[in-house]
Amino acid sequence: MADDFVGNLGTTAVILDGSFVEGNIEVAGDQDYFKVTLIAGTTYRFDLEGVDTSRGTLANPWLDLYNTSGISLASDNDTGTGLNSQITYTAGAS
Ligand SMILES: [Ca+2]
Ligand SMILES: [Ca+2]
Repeated sequence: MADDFVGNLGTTAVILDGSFVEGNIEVAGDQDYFKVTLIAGTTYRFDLEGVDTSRGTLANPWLDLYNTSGISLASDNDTGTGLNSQITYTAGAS
């Protein structure tokens, strides 16, 4: 099965504020990247949900947040419900 979203900063997939996107992990180690536009000073919450909230089949999600240079801003394993990932982040720049 072809990968639905590329696993690098060149992704063209976008998540809009307040919306969600579904992706598939086609092979072990697959990563799916999405772009988001943030406004400086605004706090955002990112949830990556799987079986523990009946929002997919992923047993143990992992979520990373990067800036446009690929530098990690935040990373999370299990802050969400069960083994789901959740990052709360206040944008330092737009
Ligand atoms: Ca994928
Ligand atoms: Ca997890």
